[in-house]
Amino acid sequence: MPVAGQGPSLECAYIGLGANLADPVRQVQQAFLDLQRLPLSRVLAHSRLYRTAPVGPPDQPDFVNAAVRIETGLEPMALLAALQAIERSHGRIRDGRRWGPRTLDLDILLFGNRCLNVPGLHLPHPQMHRRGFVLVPLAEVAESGLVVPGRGTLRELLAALPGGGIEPLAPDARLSATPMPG
Ligand code: A4P
Ligand code: MG
Repeated sequence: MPVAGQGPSLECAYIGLGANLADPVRQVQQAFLDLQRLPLSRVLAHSRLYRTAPVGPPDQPDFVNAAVRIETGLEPMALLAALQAIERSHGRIRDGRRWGPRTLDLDILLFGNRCLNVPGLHLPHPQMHRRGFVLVPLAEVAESGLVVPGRGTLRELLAALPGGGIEPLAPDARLSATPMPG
């Protein structure tokens, strides 16, 4: 029987959101709402939406990216399963093409300061430290002094990014079909 006043211990986690198919602005806005319904969890902050040039195959539309900070009583694998269920509810189809277009991608960027390398889950997210489309939205929701374990402070990582390829979208924006300069 749970002891009064003692809930599950909560950890802070950061989720990266990305979409570039089927009205990506709407996909990400709906995902913000979906994340509010994660079990044993609470959304603490979400970033603005950003339009970003695709990293990987260039023959795909620009992305919309964002980041969310949550606190959660879920274990990392349970959180990943819940995020993949949300991806599926957005019609995500995995065609095996690495870094290909998608209706919605939800990545666990950080889970407390845990480092994990098990089949299906790597923490911190392996590429996050060198990607503007991850770090710029993350900076809007990050606790001050955030460290990416093994990589450095968020501030250092942001300073090392090449410029360009990422711009905030106005709150009521739709994505134009003209690709942005990479
Ligand atoms: N997986 C392992 N660790 C994690 C984690 N921390 N969070 C596994 C989420 N998933 C994790 O992912 C492949 C497998 O990674 C999953 O089965 C999961 O168990 P996926 O979502 O099926 O495929 P993916 O996303 O194409 O692969 P990957 O390598 O995760 O790609 P990324 O790093 O997510 O990059 N350009 C712009 N501008 N914006 C983007 O959002 N995204 C990508 C995808 C490429 N280029 C982009 C963007
Ligand atoms: Mg992914």
